[in-house]
Amino acid sequence: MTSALAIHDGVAVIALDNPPVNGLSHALRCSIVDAVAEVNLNENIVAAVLIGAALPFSGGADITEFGTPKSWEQPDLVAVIEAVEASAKPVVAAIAGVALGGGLELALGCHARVALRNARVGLPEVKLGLLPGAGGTQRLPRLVGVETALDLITSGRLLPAGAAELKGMFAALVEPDEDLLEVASSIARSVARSGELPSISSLPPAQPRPEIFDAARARLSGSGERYPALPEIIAAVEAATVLDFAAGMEVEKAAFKRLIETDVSKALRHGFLAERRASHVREIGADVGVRRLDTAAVIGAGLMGTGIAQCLAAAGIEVTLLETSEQATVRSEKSVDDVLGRAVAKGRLTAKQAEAQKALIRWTTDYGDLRNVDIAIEAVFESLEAKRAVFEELDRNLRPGAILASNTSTLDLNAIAAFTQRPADVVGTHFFSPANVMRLLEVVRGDRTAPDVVKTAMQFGRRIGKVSVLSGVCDGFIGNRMVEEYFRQAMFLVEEGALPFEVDEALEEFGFSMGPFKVADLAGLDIGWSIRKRRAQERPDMPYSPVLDGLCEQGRFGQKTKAGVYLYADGRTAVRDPEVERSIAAFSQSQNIARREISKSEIVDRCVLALVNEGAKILEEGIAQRASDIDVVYLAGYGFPDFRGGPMFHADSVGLDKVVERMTVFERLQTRDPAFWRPAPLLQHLVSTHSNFADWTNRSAMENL
Ligand code: T1G
Repeated sequence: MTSALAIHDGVAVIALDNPPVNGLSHALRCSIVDAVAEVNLNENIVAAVLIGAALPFSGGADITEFGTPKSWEQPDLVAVIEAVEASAKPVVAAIAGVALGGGLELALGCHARVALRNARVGLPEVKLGLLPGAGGTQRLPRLVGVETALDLITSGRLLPAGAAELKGMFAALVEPDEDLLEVASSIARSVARSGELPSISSLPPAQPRPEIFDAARARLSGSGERYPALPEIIAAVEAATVLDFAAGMEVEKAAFKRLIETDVSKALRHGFLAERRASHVREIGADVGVRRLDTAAVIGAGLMGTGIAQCLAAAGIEVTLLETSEQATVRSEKSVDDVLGRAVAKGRLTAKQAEAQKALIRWTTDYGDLRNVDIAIEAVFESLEAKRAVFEELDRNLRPGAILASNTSTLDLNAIAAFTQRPADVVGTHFFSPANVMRLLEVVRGDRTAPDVVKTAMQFGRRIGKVSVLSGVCDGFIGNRMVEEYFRQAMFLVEEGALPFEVDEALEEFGFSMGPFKVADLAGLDIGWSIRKRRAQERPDMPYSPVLDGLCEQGRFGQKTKAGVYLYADGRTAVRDPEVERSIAAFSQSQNIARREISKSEIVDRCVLALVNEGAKILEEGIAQRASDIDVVYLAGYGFPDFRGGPMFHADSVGLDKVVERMTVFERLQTRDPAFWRPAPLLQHLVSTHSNFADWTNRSAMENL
């Protein structure tokens, strides 16, 4: 965990060595305490430097230990930092890469800190539903003041070491081409010579700033219920202004113990690890290589295609956007200029960065210009004939070994691959609109997609700042297939007795950023309408309620027509329309459906558990690798509340036996397609074996069903 002490001119180098990010595991914590003890026993050593054996300094406490005894086993991080601070010889932290959470707290326990100017530091525990639990809420305010400390700890954001707000944190800032260890060692020697051992914990309480705390409480009021760490953080940082260090540490410790047990923290920690787990393709190992991906093409320069091209350019990839007409390329270039112009105006990009991104994008109408690209992403109209034309051209023009990707959201990738002579090079890359904003990328593996193409596509997603989740081929892949059932339930509920605003309100209180009817109005009711008409032909076994079809027949398509389920006089704000609500009641009557009062809990359970039941089927069929991948799809792509961990994690939290009980009730209550509520075989299997989705990680479990 830490290499043996290397000693240079009396300075011991304690190298933190726990790949990939020097998570402060129990073993690493023990080795730091042992190393500091050795430093103090060895008379040839005058000081010590703590450094990451490889980048980064430390990503904080080892999240994989949370919930296990290792996490609490002594020495815990507080004890480690106390040992460092109590050392009779100075210990200097040398920070490269990142020092986050417990990693920064460890550095704050050192007698001095040195960092590369481009290193980043932060206390992101709040993103895990926690607060810094190793002195961060007490040391940081004493070092940089309450305002900066409160901002960093409540936001969880990272700052570059050279940030003005961190003045006083570092004894020296080192340029990337300088020797960090050398600078840190010389500072360690000078501290040793000074005979002083500066420690932050011996500083007086931070200066009280009641107005800062009042403003924070006002700004964050109301979010405390969903994110209980926020009020705890404010109270702990406030304690650092009125209590001595030891008493303040007790406040922090008690708050940490409360938070680590909360469902919110468990859900947020699940989401964090699930997102990283999703990047691993179970049966494709390290021996499988990845293909070059330096240049790309996007076919179709509409809203989606242009957004995808901007993602690539933002990641430094040269991209050629192909369209069928000059007018289309001109339109696309103008929209790129608009998006970049807005980003500069909002300060998200400098003018130079925007210019550099624009320079990476070219437009063409000639497939011959694409012959050397490494990947081509098709983003044309959702029709198999349109895709055929594109893939036949790509097959004719692209070099061997290039990857041919389709952004299709509903069509059969295997059918698309069959349009080419190279189906092994064909993969799905399903972006979500707006492509340059939404983080989710579904990577769709066709029956004949080569393993290295899958691996390359998964890493490609990460490279362009997306969260890649692997999906097999089915209608709607993971996300859209499940969301169909979510919307079906929303409409069933409306024909059975709920009003659209009641459904939206119930799901927004559950935590969705926007209820289903507001989403439908935003996306355009005509889109759902055409899907329903297609489904009626293709999937008569999957009936929808036509309760909203009347709106579409009147041309009420939502925000874009200023009227849909709601009215949008200003084009944006949804206002209930009594006319629509009257027409819904009339529809129910025409169907001889006796409308009934429907509770918020039934609304939420029917919509959310519909996701769970369909998700279980997707797992059974091997379309998704793991349940947590499905959670990642919903957290990153569908606005599922992060403090609930995703649909499958939520079902585990409720208890799968209770989930199945609710489904049995819904099968009795639902007027149309009640059979949907028969629990998926996997769900029944998990309940009968007293197991849950978190435990179910291996498809072989299905063979025993
Ligand atoms: N512990 C264990 N593993 C971690 C980890 C951590 N803290 N952080 C990352 N990993 C793993 C991750 O799962 C992945 O594994 C690999 O490292 C690369 O991660 C007491 C209680 C450090 C900026 O919240 O922000 O300290 O998939 O893909 O994009 O107050 O990871 O390779 O097997 O994200 O280069 C607070 C969380 C903990 C930091 C690197 N710390 N990590 O980003 O790589 S709580 C955090 C990050 C705490 C104390 C409290 C990022 C990163 P695998 P990655 P990256």
